[in-house]
Amino acid sequence: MTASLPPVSARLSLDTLAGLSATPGLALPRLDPASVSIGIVHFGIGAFHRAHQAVFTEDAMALSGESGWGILGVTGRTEAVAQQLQPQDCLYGVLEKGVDDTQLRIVSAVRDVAWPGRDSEKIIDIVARPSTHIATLTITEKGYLRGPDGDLDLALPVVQQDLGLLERELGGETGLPASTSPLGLLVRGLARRFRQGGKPFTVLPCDNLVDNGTITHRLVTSLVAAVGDDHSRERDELLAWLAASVTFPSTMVDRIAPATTEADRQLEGNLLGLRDEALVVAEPFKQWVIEDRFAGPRPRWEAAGAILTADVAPYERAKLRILNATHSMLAYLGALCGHATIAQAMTDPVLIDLARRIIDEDILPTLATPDGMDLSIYRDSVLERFGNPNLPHTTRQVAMDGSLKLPNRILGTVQDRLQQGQTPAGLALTVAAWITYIASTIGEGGAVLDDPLADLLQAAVGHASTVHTDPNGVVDRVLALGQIFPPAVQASAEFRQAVVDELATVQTIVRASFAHV
Ligand code: CS2
Repeated sequence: MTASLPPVSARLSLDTLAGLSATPGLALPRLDPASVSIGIVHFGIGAFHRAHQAVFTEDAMALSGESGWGILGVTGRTEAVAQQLQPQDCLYGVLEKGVDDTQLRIVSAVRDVAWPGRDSEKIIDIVARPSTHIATLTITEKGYLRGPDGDLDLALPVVQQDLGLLERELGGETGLPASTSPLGLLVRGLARRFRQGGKPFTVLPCDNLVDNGTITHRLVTSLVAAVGDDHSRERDELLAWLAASVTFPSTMVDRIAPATTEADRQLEGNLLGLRDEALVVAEPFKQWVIEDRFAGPRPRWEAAGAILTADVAPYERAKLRILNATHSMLAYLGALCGHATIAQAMTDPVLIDLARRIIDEDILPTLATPDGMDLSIYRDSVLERFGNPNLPHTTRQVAMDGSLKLPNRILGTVQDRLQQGQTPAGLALTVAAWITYIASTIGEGGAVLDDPLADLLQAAVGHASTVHTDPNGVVDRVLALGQIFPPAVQASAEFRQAVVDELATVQTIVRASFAHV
């Protein structure tokens, strides 16, 4: 049907935007981009930020009439996103794919984009500017560079390199090379802000980590505290300013935003008549809960539907433990059963039943009910969202970085259940599915294991067949990884045995699923 349409070649931009009009299914920017100035620096401008915080920020500006909250988006290691956004004057579409309906909106809250490899001075300067008030972060679990004790891993070469650059920044040098990590760059920005007057500032992490604000505070402080005694005065003054004038609220973020495909770009091209290389795809649902602890001004995000609260923890625990935990389970077991997407996994009654049971039996007993939320309704809505057939979120995408995701989504719950005197069988099964998934990536023909600890994990599992031949040995070696499993989980003979037993359950489920085909 769409094949007969001519290919779209003109790019979305401020010029081409002027020729567009809103139609049913297409919403134009809610702001005049020319009137918006930068008030936020965002580190990690991937699909999730563009589909989530940028949309809340655009709505907040539109509804409050404030125009000072435009975003400078800082890319990750590569320039790719800058190359997508720059020619488009940073405009992009969000294709919201519901079960029955697809809507496209063009977002204009991102007003500039910078690539650290070229623009690090500019980024640092903009963090330091008095008119900038907030840095938001979506740098993924691995961007936080935490060591086995959860604090900044000072042994990492990137951290050492960024520490050296921070010391030179504190010595007053400018025009230095780029910091390698987003944290390194942020801290240099904070150091310059302090030197240039020290207006209060807020750092707002938006990644799926338990207590993300507290963690980010600790990491930033640790990097500064590691500065050598040659700069002891600057170091100590900066530490004092951080303690007095910079806050790190915790947040819970939620919106499923799978990787954009060329088919999505073509669908958008047909709706818009323009080519948009920066398109992002998302479900209609979005939620943002923010600890209301800002050092300075902030956008009126509540006008856009965000919840500002004194305590994010109950929302964040519920989301990580219900949504992200079962997402990971469905990714590992789903992939093993041959499902390419989460939505396909959610057509399998065995997997649906399992997800439900894990939530009811292992997870809900560990949760406090957040204000205004009914957790069983939340559970049902999460499972319904996973089943959205128009959202091809691949099991492979959700499966990546398991060594960093499982501690945040699963192992805290395991620990709580063990403390309650219960062995969480469904979560043991999730760990067993993860181990089996790792095994499936070993040897010829195996998929790539996308995880910073891939070598360690594959070595712990050994050989693809050891899961069958030596389940006890495999479980012992995996549970021994202290950078993943907390001591209380490692010490539980019951949990260890449950993982061994559930390796067999995983085999049974996988075999039965292929027997059906
Ligand atoms: C997913 C999350 O990729 C993953 O690990 O579980 O990105 C998930 O889609 C979001 O947290 C939903 O808010």
